[in-house]
Amino acid sequence: MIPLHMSAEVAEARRAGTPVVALESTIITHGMPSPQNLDTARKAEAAVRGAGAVPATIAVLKGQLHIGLTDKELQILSLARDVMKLSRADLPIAIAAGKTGATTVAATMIAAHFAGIEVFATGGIGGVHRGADQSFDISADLRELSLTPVSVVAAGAKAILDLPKTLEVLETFGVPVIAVGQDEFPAFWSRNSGLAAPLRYDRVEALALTHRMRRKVGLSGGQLIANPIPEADEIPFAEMQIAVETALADAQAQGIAGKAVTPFLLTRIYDLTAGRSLKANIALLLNNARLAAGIARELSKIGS
Ligand code: PSU
Ligand code: MN
Repeated sequence: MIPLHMSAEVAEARRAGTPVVALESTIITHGMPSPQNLDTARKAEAAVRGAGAVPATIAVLKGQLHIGLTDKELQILSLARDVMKLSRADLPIAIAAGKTGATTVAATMIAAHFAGIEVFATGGIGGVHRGADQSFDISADLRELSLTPVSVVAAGAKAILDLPKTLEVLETFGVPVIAVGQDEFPAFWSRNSGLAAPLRYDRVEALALTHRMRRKVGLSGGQLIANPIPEADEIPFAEMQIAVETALADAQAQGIAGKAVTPFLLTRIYDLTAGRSLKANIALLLNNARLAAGIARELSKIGS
């Protein structure tokens, strides 16, 4: 038996068939500084509730796979040191070894599916890193989207990545990339990336219907729902490029590699933008939480 620990609220929602939205925890432990990380995790849960669904923040605490955290557990995680960053490869290792770990997009999708949750809100997904032709650094998030039937609501992918190559890999893997309400693929802090999104939907009903249709057609994998940051909160693409270039140069100079790359770049960009990047990050996450709750509600209505 897997040491699965579902919060009472999530267990009840699953029993009753009420909408649930999964939330990841790497954003708390590796994606944001303290104390904004705890504050944001709480606000993301509140945003899901406010939009009519139950939030299920996912993490491994001392070897227990938690689907839904109490406020106390959120607090512990937000302050914990040496928390593992868990992707597909690491999830069973942390559970077997009794460790504490935060789940990335890939691991959160796996855990959500395991718990019967179909919709997941995050900030940005991992993707193909710049210089991947040399480093081969491609996030496991992309492959997970092709394997696990969870719709992931994200504000696109960060401009620290190679966005054209990220879209190409998603296409190769057969992952539908759907921009919401605009033709362009959004670039996290910015609504625009200069790249056309492969698909565009303007209605939440359509997002839920295609999610359901994938299963009916017998396809594995989920959808990437690319929800642009609200206009009032965005930082223009050209402006972010300066911070991104500097952060990337620093990472290279310091020989940062593997799992450490994304957290390093996020922290560096936070410093370089004097915290503006974080403010935008929080706004887009809450925006994604609301949309994800809407999709989860729609899926409950449609039924299985
Ligand atoms: N992108 C962000 N913020 C994040 C992450 C990505 O804008 O916090 C985290 C997510 O958990 C994502 C992970 O799944 O980083 C990707 O890491 P990697 O590139 O090592 O696969
Ligand atoms: Mn990587």
